[in-house]
Order: sequence, then structure tokens, then C-alpha cells
Amino acid sequence: MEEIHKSKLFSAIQPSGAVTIGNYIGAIKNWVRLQDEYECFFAAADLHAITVKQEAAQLRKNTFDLMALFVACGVDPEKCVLFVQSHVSAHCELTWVLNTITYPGELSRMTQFKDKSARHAENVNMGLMDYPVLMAADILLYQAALVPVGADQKQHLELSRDLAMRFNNRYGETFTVPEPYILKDSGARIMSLADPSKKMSKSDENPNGFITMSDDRDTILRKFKRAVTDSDSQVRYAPEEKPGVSNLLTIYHVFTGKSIADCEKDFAGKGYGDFKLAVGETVADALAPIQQEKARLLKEKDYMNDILKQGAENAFRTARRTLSKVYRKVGFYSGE
Ligand code: ATP
Ligand code: LTN
Repeated sequence: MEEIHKSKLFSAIQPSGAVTIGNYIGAIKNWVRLQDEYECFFAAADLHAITVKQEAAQLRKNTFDLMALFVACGVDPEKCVLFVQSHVSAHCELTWVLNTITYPGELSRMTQFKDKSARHAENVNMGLMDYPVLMAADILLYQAALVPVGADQKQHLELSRDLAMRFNNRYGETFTVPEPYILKDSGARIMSLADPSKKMSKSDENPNGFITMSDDRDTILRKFKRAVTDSDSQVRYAPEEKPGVSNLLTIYHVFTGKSIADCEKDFAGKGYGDFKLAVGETVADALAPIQQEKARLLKEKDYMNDILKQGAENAFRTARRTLSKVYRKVGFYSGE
């Protein structure tokens, strides 16, 4: 039988805290949708996570937890390569080479670097600045054609594309130039429930701003009940004028699968109280089976460790091919 070569896809999430429904909607949910069409590589980006302070035991736990969550959300380890970034040393090795074609100015003007440097002023380190180069190495190692992420990662992906093109120009065709896959609608950027002008983020100091994938039903209902809306009382999608309500409508639309127009119709003539309760119940109902499956997987330690071991081996096989090519192109002596 003729072998069909699928295009490759790479994405990752940092094990830097509890995953939010923003991460789920902007990233994981799309991975599940794309996994049949592409040859997929998904990682827990622990090398990225240490660019801000992490507690070692917590990082280890978060990493295992994140991998169980991927599987519980429907990322199929039979179809996709699932692995921990630090298990494949090629990520650091390619980062070094890419560093030599990256200009400091390209990194110091990155929005995320500026934000995180301001938030972690006591720990502005070279890793934080080099974060986007490591991300480019992740993507380029696997010759990924597509990278599904939330809108906040767009600038980093542009750098990955620039570095791929720059390397190809300087040393000859080596890397696939990756395309971002970012949702067109507002699902690409789920906003904080407490302040709809800010993106929902797992490292927000106000836990009322985000819903995590492991929040229980009461917590979910309580957080939605407190969600910031506006002084009007119409449930209508208008992101500029009504950012809070529009964000809740987006969340409801994603978890019900109904169109935004149909979601608005569900609440015609109803007040914000009913609306927020319905959004909360919908999210709690959708998360319950994922939470149950994750709890089961966390107990299946051998099974999960096998997936990660196999994943690292498979990832390494692909990564090594690219890294050897890079080493040859830049002129490293191979002993042959
Ligand atoms: P941190 O707050 O620690 O920086 P984060 O919540 O932004 O973390 P990441 O690990 O940086 O999470 O992101 C994982 C994925 O989730 C990325 O693809 C990112 O674009 C996406 N993502 C993060 N926040 C949102 C959001 N609010 N809406 C949609 N997608 C998001
Ligand atoms: N920086 C990403 C996580 C990440 C990533 C990647 C995403 C690390 N490496 C490669 C896509 C491709 C983030 O979402 N904060």
C-alpha cells in the first residue's frame, strides 16, 4: 500500500500552572480537531516554563498532569507523538545554532518579553529573552507546516518564520517555513472573567479571572456568576462595546457548538443572571468527563510513562534528522 505523507504539525503548552479554558479553546481543542489530518507532535514545554521561577516538585507534577490532560481532552497517543520537551535534547541544540542568526533587538522588542520582564522584574534572565528562539527550534526541528496556537503567540510565530527563511537563505533549503493556525473568531483570545480587557491567563494573580480545566462545578458557577459584564442588560455579541458579555458568549458558543447568533437567541429577553448561570453550567458539564478521565489517567502511571517514553523516542527520530542536516550545513565536522 502506498504510504501517505501527511504534513507535520507542532504545538506545546508550558507546564507552568493549571491549564485554563483559554488554553483549551485557543490550543488543545484545535489539536484534537487537526490530529487526523496532520502528523502531530505535542509537547509539555518545560524548558520554556523555567524562564520564570518554578518550584521543582511542582514543575514535575504539572508536567505529568499536563500530559494526562492532553490525553483526557482527546489527544490520541496512538495518532500523535506526545512528549516532554526536555526529554529531547535536540531542542536546546538547535536553539544554540538559531541564536547565532537572531539579533538581540528582535527579542527585546517581543511583547511577551516586555510583559514578563515587567511582571518578574526580580528575575529578568537570558532564558526569558531567548524564549522565542527555543520556540522556533521546537517548531523547525519537526519541519512543522502548521502550528495551532492562541492569538498571543502570533509574534513568536513570525520570528520562527523569519528564522527559518534566514537560515534557508544563508545555508540552503533546510527548514519548512511554518504557518500559524490561529482561530479567526474571538476563541483565539479568551479574556479574563474579572477584567475583559486582559487575556485569560493561568498566571493571573486573581483566580476569579480564569477557569481552570480542573475547577469543580461550584467554583465554575461562582466564577461565572462574578464575571464582569456591563450596565446594559442585553445578551448581544459586540466585542468592542460589550467585551465581557461577548467573551461569555464566545465561551458558550465553543462549548455548545452553536453559532453565535443561535447563542444570542437562547438568551433573548433573559437577564445576565440566567445567562451567566447557563454559561457556567455548560462549561461545568463539558469539563466533568475530561476531569474524570484525567483522574483515571493520573493513576495509570505506567501507561502514561510508556506514552511519554515512546513519544520522546519518536520525537527524537524526527528531530535528529533535522539537527544532523543543520550541523552539516553550518559546517560541523562529523568524523566522516
Ligand atoms: P502564562 O500565563 O503562564 O504565560 P498562558 O496561560 O498564556 O501561560 P501558555 O502555556 O503560554 O499559557 O499557552 C499555551 C497555549 O494556550 C498557547 O497556544 C496560547 O496561545 C494559548 N492561550 C493562552 N491563553 C489563551 C487565551 N486567553 N485564549 C486563547 N488561547 C490562549
Ligand atoms: N510559548 C508557547 C508554548 C510553546 C509553543 C512551542 C507553542 C512552546 N513551544 C512551539 C507552539 C509551538 C506558549 O503558548 N506560551
